[in-house]
Amino acid sequence: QQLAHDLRGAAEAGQLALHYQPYLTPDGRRVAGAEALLRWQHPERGMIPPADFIPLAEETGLIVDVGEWALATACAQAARWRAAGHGGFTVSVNVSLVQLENESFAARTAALLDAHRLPAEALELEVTESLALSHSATIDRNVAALRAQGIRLAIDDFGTGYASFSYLRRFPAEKLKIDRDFLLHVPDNAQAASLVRMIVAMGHALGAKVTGEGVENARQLAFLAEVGCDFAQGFFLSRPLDADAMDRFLDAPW
Ligand code: G
Ligand code: G
Ligand code: MN
Ligand code: NA
Repeated sequence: QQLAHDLRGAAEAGQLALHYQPYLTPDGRRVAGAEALLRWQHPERGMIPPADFIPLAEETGLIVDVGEWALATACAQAARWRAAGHGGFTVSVNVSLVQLENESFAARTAALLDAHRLPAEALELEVTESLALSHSATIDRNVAALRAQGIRLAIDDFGTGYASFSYLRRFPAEKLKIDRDFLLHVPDNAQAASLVRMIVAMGHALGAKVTGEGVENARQLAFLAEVGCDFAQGFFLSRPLDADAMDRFLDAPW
């Protein structure tokens, strides 16, 4: 309860920040984009990881304001990177289903892009597979409106949730992000390797790009390249970076 109270004023108090974890083509040659990840510097408790406050933010509805702050901050940063000559670079923002339950979400997101003169492809929204379970007309309208505006959606933590094949047909996301649980055992475990291979093939068959998450060593990265995965993300390529460190990464990538 105290934490919820503190979170209410965190954005105005300047305690929230976004860090950015780059994702690259698996040959390491091109930085295709970066995932924005929230950080909360609490005045007494220190750094609180999102896993410890996002669920609270969702329960209390505070995620609407916190998420709006994250989207606005990510768009402002994306505009700076474009102005600095890093075109063709996407900023990916995690979005909670609670945010998508808000009737004006798609319109407000489009307004943010407009305000920062960003093309739709400068932004990508990451949603989890739990979207598959939602039967909300509001969410469906938001997803349709986002798609109509050309704003791309990625399914996060793919493979751990409930995305059925029929769901993938009804909700054709532009990207699948293979959960790091699968990458953990690649390439030595034959089952895990087969599953990653299959998810890449399935994503491509659906016209989606595929990202392998949680790449922690060279062998996992080589495997993703071998199976034709489009992007790789993980500590081996880069940890999440603050905006200044991300600037330096873009100037002198991996
Ligand atoms: O950075 P870290 O691994 O601790 O992130 C943990 C989880 O918090 C991830 O699943 C991520 O999707 C989620 N998360 C991080 N930033 C945001 C955000 O801005 N909005 C939402 N809804 N979730 C976020
Ligand atoms: O659920 P989501 O994919 O949004 O979570 C992203 C989180 O995963 C970030 O908090 C980030 O710190 C974490 N992460 C990113 N790369 C790696 C990695 O290579 N290994 C591990 N263990 N965690 C990672
Ligand atoms: Mn994510
Ligand atoms: Na993920």
